[in-house]
Amino acid sequence: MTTHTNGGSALIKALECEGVEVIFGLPGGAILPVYDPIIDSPIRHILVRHEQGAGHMAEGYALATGRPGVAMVTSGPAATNIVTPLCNAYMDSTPMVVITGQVPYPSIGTDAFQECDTVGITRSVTKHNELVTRAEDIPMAIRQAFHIATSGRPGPVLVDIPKDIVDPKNPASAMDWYWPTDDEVASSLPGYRPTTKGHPKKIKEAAELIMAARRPVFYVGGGILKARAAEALRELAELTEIPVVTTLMARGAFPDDHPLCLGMPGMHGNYTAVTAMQQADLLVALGSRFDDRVTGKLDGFAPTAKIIHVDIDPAELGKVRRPDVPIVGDCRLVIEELVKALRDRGAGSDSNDSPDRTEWRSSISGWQERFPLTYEQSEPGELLKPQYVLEQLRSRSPEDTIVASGVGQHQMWTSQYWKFNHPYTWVNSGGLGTMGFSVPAAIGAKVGRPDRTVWAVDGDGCFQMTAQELVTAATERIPVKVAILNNAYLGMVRQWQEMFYEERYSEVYLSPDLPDYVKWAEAMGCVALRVESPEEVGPAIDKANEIDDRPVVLEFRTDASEKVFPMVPSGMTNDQIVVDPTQQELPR
Ligand SMILES: Cc1ncc(C[n+]2csc(CCOP(=O)(O)OP(=O)(O)O)c2C)c(N)n1
Ligand SMILES: [Mg+2]
Repeated sequence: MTTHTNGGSALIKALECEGVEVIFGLPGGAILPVYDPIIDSPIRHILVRHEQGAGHMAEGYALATGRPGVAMVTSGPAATNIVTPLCNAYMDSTPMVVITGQVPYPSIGTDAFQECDTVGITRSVTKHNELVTRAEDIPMAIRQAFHIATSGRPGPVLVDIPKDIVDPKNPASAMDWYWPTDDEVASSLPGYRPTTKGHPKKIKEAAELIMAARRPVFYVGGGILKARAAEALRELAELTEIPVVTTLMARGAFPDDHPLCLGMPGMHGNYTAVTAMQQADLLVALGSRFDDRVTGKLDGFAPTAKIIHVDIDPAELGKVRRPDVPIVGDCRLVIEELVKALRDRGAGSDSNDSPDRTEWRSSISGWQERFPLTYEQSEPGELLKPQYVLEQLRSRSPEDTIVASGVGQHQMWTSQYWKFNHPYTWVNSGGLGTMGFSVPAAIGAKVGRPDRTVWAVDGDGCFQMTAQELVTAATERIPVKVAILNNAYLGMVRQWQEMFYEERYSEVYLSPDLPDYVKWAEAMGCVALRVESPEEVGPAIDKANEIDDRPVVLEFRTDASEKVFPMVPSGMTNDQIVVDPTQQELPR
């Protein structure tokens, strides 16, 4: 039996059929007809205060749950407001579906009110985008969008919908409902068949290189989380007893408290993770992409290492560093095959002829002992140390707390000082480095995981970019918690000016008390506290953790002169890593 319907109702029904539980969005002229059926839909809609917020909320939701986030906005300025989240999701391979309204199809190209070429503008920041031209194509467009966003290398997909084909008052919106089958979706995308199973011959070669290595390291990136491969990785690491580094995107993919975990490599990675990669004779890159923030100066990166590179996106293999063994495939499936191949070669038993790795292990533990992350406590009367605030936040919050962050020094300290022991607890803007990400992303994460405590650690600069979404959180009763590390500066930029521009500070000072963060947060419906001395830190965090009926903002007054160490200065090799001033005389 055919059901007669219209494009607007079909769009909402298609989202229901995809299992969507929540849409983050804000209506307007072109998308109006799609907002009407939302009233009768079981899907929750969260009304944001700025479309950038909707996009980052959808990303936070996706990062915390593994399910695609959905945002819906109108045409023109709303579509351009969501370009940053699209780009952010594209860089971090986050599954997201964005629906934008468009002017009626016959008006396209006339400079109609709130018209912009959304598909053109977003082409390079989406995995796929499409302007739908006929109402009857809507269900297939939505199915394709979810399929493409979530399969292979995940990413954002945008579906642009002209108003006439969703407006029941317009004959162009009339259609009969149908729901395409999986096969119909697959055959509608003939060029799209992500390879998931690694090539057996390459897996064999990888196993042989791993068995023969003296100084191997697993270089684990965000792809492990996308592939839901954290358990498989743990089995692989424990079987081979090879140490693991987790990049900024992979924090939580392997537990920080595991003896094989070396923590984060890269520009602000710890000494041991950076140096172990640098001196390795084999790097097994699993869902990582040799980002410049990890490699430092490329021609000095890991000079003696052979490379095994596993990635579901063939375009990553050889993009930056030529692999000795390239493997295209889903990280979980490849790791499972690799584990079998390694067992066949005697890994994990005494009957194998792997070289002795005692010396490698002792080099690593020597670096860990000499060069731990370190900072000096503040003297009484001085401003707080951000690292201390983070240690307190971590130890006083539930073990499986989800933490989001903005971009800057506070982000690096959060990645360094938080102990990530669970996958999907780190919600962060890695590739794009988007200031303003944390508040909306934390809200999205909390919507997806209402059972978890969700903290956003934000900078004062970042907070000023998207704080208005706390109005959304208060209205919708989404009890996120925000810790602002208020150093009165665009701190990360200040750090570069201090170190590389002879302390010539240009346009980085923000003021500690303008705005008044406590008043501002209260005006947005939050509970807010200012914290100035070390004794207040713990009790304030405890109080915030007890509140679960509204958002909370804690403003920590932190020391602006504190810098993030270690640091591999831009353009330097990882051998030139600058450690904390108190460690600079130690033998390397
Ligand atoms: C949207 C955007 N604009 C500019 C930058 C460049 N930038 C990177 S970190 C930073 C400073 C961030 O300041 P704040 O939020 O106070 O964090 P802090 O470094 O002080 O912890 C800036 C301006 C960026 N990453 N994103
Ligand atoms: Mg700051």
